[in-house]
Amino acid sequence: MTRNFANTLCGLLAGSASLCSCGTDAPAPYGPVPTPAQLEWQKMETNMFCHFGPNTFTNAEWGTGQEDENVFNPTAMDCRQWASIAKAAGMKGIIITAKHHDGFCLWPNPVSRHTVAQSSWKDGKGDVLRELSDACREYGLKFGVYISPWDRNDPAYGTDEYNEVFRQTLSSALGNYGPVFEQWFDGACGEGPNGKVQVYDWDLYHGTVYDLQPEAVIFSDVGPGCRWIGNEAGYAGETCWSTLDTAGFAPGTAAPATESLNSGNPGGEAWIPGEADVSIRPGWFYKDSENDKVKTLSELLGIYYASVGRNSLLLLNVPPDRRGLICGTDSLRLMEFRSALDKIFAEDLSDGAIAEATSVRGGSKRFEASNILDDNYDSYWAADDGVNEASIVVSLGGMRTFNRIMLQEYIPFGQRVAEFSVDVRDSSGTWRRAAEATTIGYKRILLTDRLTSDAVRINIEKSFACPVLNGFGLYMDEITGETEGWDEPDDSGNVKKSSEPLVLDLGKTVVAEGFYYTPKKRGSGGCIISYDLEFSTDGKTWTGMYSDKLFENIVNNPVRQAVRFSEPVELRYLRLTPLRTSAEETYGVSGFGILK
Ligand code: FUL
Repeated sequence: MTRNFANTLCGLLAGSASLCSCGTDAPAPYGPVPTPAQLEWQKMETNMFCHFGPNTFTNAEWGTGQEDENVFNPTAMDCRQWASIAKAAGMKGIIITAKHHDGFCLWPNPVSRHTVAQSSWKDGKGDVLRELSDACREYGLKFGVYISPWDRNDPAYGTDEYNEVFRQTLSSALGNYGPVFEQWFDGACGEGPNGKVQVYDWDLYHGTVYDLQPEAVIFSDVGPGCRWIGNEAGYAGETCWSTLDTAGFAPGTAAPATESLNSGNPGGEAWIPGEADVSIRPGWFYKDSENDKVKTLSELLGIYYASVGRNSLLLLNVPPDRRGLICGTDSLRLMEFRSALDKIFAEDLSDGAIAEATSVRGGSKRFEASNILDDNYDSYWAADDGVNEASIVVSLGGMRTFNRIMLQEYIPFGQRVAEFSVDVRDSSGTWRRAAEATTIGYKRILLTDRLTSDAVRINIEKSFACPVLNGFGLYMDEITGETEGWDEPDDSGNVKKSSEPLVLDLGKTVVAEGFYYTPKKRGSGGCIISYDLEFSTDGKTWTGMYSDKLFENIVNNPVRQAVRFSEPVELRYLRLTPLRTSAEETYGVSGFGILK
C-alpha cells in the first residue's frame, strides 16, 4: 500500500518530468513526448466512428453536394442508442461526420445553406450534434467531430473567402456542444462547385480548434495531435513509432508516404501517434446491401491486435442506418467483439509473478522490475542511463499456457525501444525464442503460438535511451481461429502470372472451415478479384467449392481475405485459380492458407 502510494507520487512527479526525492532521478525524457491530452487520448484505445449524412439515404460514399436537404430524413434517430451501444462495446468516445465532403452540416451551421435547418427533418429544428453530444455526456463518453474541409456544395470553395467560411463552420461546431476530444480533418481536396480547388489555411483551422477546444487532439495525415495510419483497413505497422517527421508535408496529396504513416519515423521530430480508422462494413456509410458483409468477429479481433496491439488507437466506424439507429447486425457483432476481448483479457496469467531485471536504475526500489506487473500506470521499471540493452525475467510460479504477450512502455518519457525479443522457459528448463519484434510504445500485443512455460524473459536489444516499461501481461486467446498455411510477415511475397493457380499442400488431411488469401501490400503486383476454388485429399481428384467467386472490395482495400465455408471440409490440397486479376498479367500473394 505504502510502496504503491510512494510509486504513484513519484510516478506523477516523474510524469511531469520533475526530479523525485526518492534518491535516484527518474530518466530524462527521450525525444518528443505526448502532451497530457495526447496521453489521455492514447489511453482511450478504442473509439467509435459514425458516418451519417445524406449518403446514408442515397447509397453514396461521396455525395456530390447537390443532394436536396430533404434527403436527410432519419425516421427514428436516437443518439442515446448509439451511445449505449458504444458504451457497452467498451468504446471511450464517438466521432461523428458533422460535415462530410458533400458539405451537408448535421447541425444548423449559420454560415451554410446546406444543413439540417434547411431540411424538413424535425421541421428544420433538428440538431444531430446536440443530440449526440448530450447522449455522450449521459453515457460517460467523449465526443468528437469529423469536419471535412473539402466541400462540394459551398459556392465559395476554391476562393480565399472559403477559408473564412470554414473557420466559422469550425467555430460553430466546436463552440456550442461542450468538450470535443478529437477534431478529425480529412485531407481530401477536390474541386468545388465553382470548379476550383481550395488552398487550405491549416494554420487558421488549427488555431480555431485550439482557441475553442485547447484539449482537442487534431487528426490528419500529419497531426498535429494524431496521424492517419496510412490505410482504411485498421492496421498499424508491425513497427509503429508515435513520432513523425512532418517538415515539408501537409494533409492530403502532400502527406508522407503511407509506409511512414503506417510505421512512423524512429527519432521523428514530433509526437504524432497513429490512429487506425476502419469500417465495420465495406463502406463508410450504411447500405442495406452490405448487411451481410459486416466484419466477422475474427476480423475485428485481427484488427484490434493490429491497431491497439501495435501502439495505435482503433477508430471503428459503425454507421447508423436510415432510421438513425445502429442496426442489429452491427450492434450484435460489437457485443461479440467486446465479450471476446473481455474473455481473452479477463485473466492475466502473470498475476502473482515475480520480476527481476539485469539493470535497475540506481538499484532503487522505485524503478524495480516488479513495477511492470502492477496495475498502476505510473509505476515503471527503468534501467540505468547508458544501459540500452537489458532483460527482465518474469517468473510465473508454475506452468502457464498463453498465446498473447502484452508489453507497455511508459510513454510520458518518450518512445525508446527499437528492438526486443521474448523467450519462454519450457518444462525442461530450456529457454526458447517465442517472439522478436521492434517497437513497443503505449501498448504492444505479441501473437504467439500456444506456449506453456513457467518463466518469460523480455530482452530489450536496442533502445534509444535506457528502457522504461510500465506494463506486462500474458493472456490466452482461445477465440481467434488458429490458421495453418503461410504468411509473409515482411510482405516479401510472390508475384505470380495470372494464368497460374495457387496450390496449397498441407501434408496431411485436415478439417478446414475456410481459407484466406492475402495480396501483397497495397495490392502491388495486382490482386485476384474473382476465382474458382477446389479442394482435394490426394492431389488428383478435385472437388469444386466455388466458381467465379468475388473477393469484394479487394481492389480498394487489398488486405487479407478470409472466406468461411458453409460447412467444414476435409482436405489436404487447396487450389485457387484466378479468373480476373486487377493487373493484367500478374497477381501478388503474401499469404494463402486455410482457416481452422
Ligand atoms: C476518407 C473519406 O474520403 C471517406 O469518405 C471516409 O470519410 C474516410 C474516413 O476518410 O478520406
